[in-house]
Amino acid sequence: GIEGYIFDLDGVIVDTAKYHYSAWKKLAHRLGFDFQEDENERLKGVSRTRALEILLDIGGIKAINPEEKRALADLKNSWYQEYILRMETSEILPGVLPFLRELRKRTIKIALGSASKNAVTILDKLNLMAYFDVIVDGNKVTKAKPDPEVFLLAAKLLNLSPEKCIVFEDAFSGIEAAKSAGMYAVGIGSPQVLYQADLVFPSLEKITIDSIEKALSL
Ligand code: B16
Ligand code: MG
Repeated sequence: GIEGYIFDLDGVIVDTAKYHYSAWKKLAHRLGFDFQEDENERLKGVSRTRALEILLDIGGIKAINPEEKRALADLKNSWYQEYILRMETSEILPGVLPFLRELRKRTIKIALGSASKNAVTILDKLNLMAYFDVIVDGNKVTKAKPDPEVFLLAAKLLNLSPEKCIVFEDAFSGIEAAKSAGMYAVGIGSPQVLYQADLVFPSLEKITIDSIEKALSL
């Protein structure tokens, strides 16, 4: 069976994607263009720096030096942090707590595999730190999803080989990362977007360990 469960943060455990989007939209307006929700999918799961590059590309902004880029990323992050500091435990997505509790009860290992440098702040705010044996976030990796680094490091720190691990992800780039890490991948969201996943569910609601293993014929 599966011995390690690895969770993405934004979009799987909590809907911080809406806060990222609002902060990027504010930055786009500051730069003189609009940023529509349908283009937001491209920013999900990737690092802050990469997300900024994609946003600048959407706005058709080219001539910009590394210091200016850093300043813009910092500005976006300061707005984003205003949102997350106001977050409450009621914002934990449906099904997350029962599922984490079931894993804990069966002493299955749990890791976080997030691109976010704000992951620990968010888990703290939501009182979720105690559920995770291992936390791999944007401060611990150098290569952003779809590179498998974040999930491979999580497996290594859990002392498990990748084929014993399963990843829960809401982003296309994250599913790609999980598959190239040699892990099972469960998409949380739309099957049209997450077609590379082994299984796709709309949320973690009603998901159990048995239902996952059965669906994967394990
Ligand atoms: P930060 P995840 C990712 O988190 C987000 O999906 C992505 O939109 C964001 O750009 C990235 O974290 C970096 O976040 O600016 O907080 O370091 O989905 O991998 O948990
Ligand atoms: Mg995500």
